Amino acid sequence: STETNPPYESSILEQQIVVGFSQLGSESDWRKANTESIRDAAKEAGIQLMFENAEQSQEKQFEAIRGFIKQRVDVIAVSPVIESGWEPILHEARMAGIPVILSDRAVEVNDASLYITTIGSDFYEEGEKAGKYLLDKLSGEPGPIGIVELQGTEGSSPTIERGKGFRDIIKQRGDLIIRRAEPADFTIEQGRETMTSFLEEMGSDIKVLFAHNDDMALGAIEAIEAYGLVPGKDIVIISVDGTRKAFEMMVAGKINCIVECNPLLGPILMQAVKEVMDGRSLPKRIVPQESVYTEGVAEKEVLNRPY
Ligand code: GYE
Repeated sequence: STETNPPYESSILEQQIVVGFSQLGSESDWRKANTESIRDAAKEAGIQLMFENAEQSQEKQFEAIRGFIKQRVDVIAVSPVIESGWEPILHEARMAGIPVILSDRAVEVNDASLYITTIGSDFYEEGEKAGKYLLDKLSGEPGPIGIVELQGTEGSSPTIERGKGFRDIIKQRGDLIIRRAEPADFTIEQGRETMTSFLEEMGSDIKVLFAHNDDMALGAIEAIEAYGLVPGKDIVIISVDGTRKAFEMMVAGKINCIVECNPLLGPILMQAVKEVMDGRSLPKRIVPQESVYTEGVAEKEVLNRPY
């Protein structure tokens, strides 16, 4: 028998693109769907993915990125846990000549040329959408109306921007009052605990909950029911993400409005990686399409939810 190992096979292997991806954690259903989407899309695109989970630690993200630099990956992708503090590590990547793509969350740096692009939602607009829904929902209802806010991870771009967008809209009515706003880290457990403490303090003075994600809203719903109030009726609940579990709660009337935030960024990210490797230039910001869903459409939409 003859040796029929064509030489091109090995050269194809050598050309496989390698991406190092620093994921920030696994705090929510959104995050799990995001990780899965990125893993699947890499496989689909024939891209080798090195994956590191930083479990909410920026320091661990730095370590992961240094590891990727040492291993000379082609592209580094990062989902940054908080917004600040990225300049030095991005400089290290630049010194090594490795392009960086930001996925999901944004960073605050003076030199925007330190990264290629940010692929992710417009969190400010999500906050505005939540605020607009609330103005509609409460039109004709006399104030003052007490609002509580479950914020996500402190210092993260979705927390900062969703909070700003929401406030900028609801200030149109001076009698909508944010009584308490606390970070609950985007988790169901902290959502439950923090809502419990809000209720112990203010009880039925709370008329509205704005939760920065579905997991915290689900935790808060448990707290509200344990306290003896009816979620979605006694307290209007607005949430962000659009997970299937949250849609089920909206079908049950316990969530009134969900602002969609799309975690399925994998295909867009892999496409961006290929374009960077081809030497093409990319827009500085790539934003997926997103909607707002309210009670009326919950039943129809719940089965369509991909995450
Ligand atoms: O809304 C939340 C997740 O960064 C947009 O992080 C993401 C947020 C998302 O934990 O569920």
